[in-house]
Amino acid sequence: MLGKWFLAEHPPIYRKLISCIIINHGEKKGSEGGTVVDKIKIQGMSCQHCVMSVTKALGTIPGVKNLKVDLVKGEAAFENTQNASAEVIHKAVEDAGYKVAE
Ligand SMILES: [Cu+2]
Repeated sequence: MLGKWFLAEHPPIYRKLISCIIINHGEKKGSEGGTVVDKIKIQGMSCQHCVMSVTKALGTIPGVKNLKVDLVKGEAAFENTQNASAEVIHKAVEDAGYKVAE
């Protein structure tokens, strides 16, 4: 992974880019149809109601498709067809009352 120097030397736009890369790092499907599957770790989900809340929150982001929230793994996987930024995704999860694990 990129070292600390990279974060220190580069303006925020690059940092944003980096966090997107980190989010995508977990699982990346081939670019057939240009679709990338994002997988994020979500902390704080404890029941099906939490899954519903997270599903609803992420579902409001434009371009998020085939969303699957896994309670046991504490993960959400979805196609990010409009390249929503990591910031937007984190905010949606946090607004719903949960946290994206770094
Ligand atoms: Cu719950």
